[in-house]
Amino acid sequence: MQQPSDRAVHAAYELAQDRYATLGVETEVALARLAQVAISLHCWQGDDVGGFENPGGDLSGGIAATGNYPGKARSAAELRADLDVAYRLIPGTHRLNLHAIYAETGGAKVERNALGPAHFAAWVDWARANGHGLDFNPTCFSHPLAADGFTLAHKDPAVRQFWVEHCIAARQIGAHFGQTLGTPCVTNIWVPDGYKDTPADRLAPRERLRDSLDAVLASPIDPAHNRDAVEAKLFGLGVESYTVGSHEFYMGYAVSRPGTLLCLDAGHFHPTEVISDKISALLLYVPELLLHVSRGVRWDSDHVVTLTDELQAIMQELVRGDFLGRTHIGLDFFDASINRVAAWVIGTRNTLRALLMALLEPADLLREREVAGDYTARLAILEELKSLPFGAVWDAHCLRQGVPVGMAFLDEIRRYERTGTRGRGDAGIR
Ligand code: RNT
Ligand code: ZN
Repeated sequence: MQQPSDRAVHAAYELAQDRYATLGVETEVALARLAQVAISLHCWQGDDVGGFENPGGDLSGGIAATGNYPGKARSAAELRADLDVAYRLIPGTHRLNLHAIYAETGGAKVERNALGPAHFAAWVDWARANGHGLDFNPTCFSHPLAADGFTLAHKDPAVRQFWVEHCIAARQIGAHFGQTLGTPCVTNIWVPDGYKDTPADRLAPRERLRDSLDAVLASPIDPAHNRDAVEAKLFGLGVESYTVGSHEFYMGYAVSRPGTLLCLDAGHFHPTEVISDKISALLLYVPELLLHVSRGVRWDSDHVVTLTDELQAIMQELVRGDFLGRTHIGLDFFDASINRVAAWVIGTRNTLRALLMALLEPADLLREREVAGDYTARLAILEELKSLPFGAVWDAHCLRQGVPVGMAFLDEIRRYERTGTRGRGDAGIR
């Protein structure tokens, strides 16, 4: 698809700049801020949350990637090559969020509680060479010891101990990432533990999860290297009736364990419940948040991020509350029915676009009208903003950052389908 000429992008930007200036908004300030924000792309979109520990193994834990689009990455090297393409199509410099199942063990069987930094050496080399910070997650699913649906809250102390050791190993790997790359790693713990049907005892598993987490987090790590986050969830597939790590569980946990970050996944709440309204409340009580920017659709929590009202509301909260410095923005979706690199690019570009829209608000004016009790003007301005030319500012950002403007990014993805991912043992190109 044809990319607009540089001249057209510049001309549209200048008109947009004037238009925003009428509301007192400086587009250059917004773009300078936008360029500083690093989004953590989730590695698991590239291979349907498979990992390379057990090729062809089943995904468990109440999550599912559906679809059979060809070209799935089959090795860490292929996944890195796919990520390189995605990062080239996204303006800015961004992070990568790894899961423990993406370890490279050279074909050796390494138990998850025995993983160490050495198993991620190639990831670290690649991250350093490309300016990506790294984030990390223990993988408490897709494993024989998670097969009955419990990990850190398991009733068998030996099973619990295995997962405690895995999570401790994950924190140490995270600390190594942070120390080596000079940017703190956020290590996020999510466990799928729960019951399909109504439990007789909702308390005991929660006591066990609390105690396991305390064991995991017992030794402090320099926050310059690693920060720990915990992620709640309402329910999963086959875990519909009871999730041990509910929102209340983890909110209480993070607040009562100083320094622990809370992870809010946008798809982990009731269908009409939104995380945008939780951000300002939680940041009164926890030092930092991790976001899993995602999109829930009915029972699925992980659709590709689109430019929804809620995505805009999340970014508005981060900007209006001056929370960007206390929020780690990560992505979490997986779709195997479309090109996987395109999924990353579309979801990340949308996240950045929503952030730009938030940065283009006349924040002082809105606040001033609100304090004055002039809710009429507040509403009028918020509605007017929806049709201001933010797209022209976004196009200029893409041009300046050296990434495709508009739909031209899809041409790059098609080219990569023809040259890069062809012949990965599946049906070929669609
Ligand atoms: C699952 C959680 C969790 C996972 C990843 C793979 O519902 O959102 O964050 O998606 O850890
Ligand atoms: Zn998540």
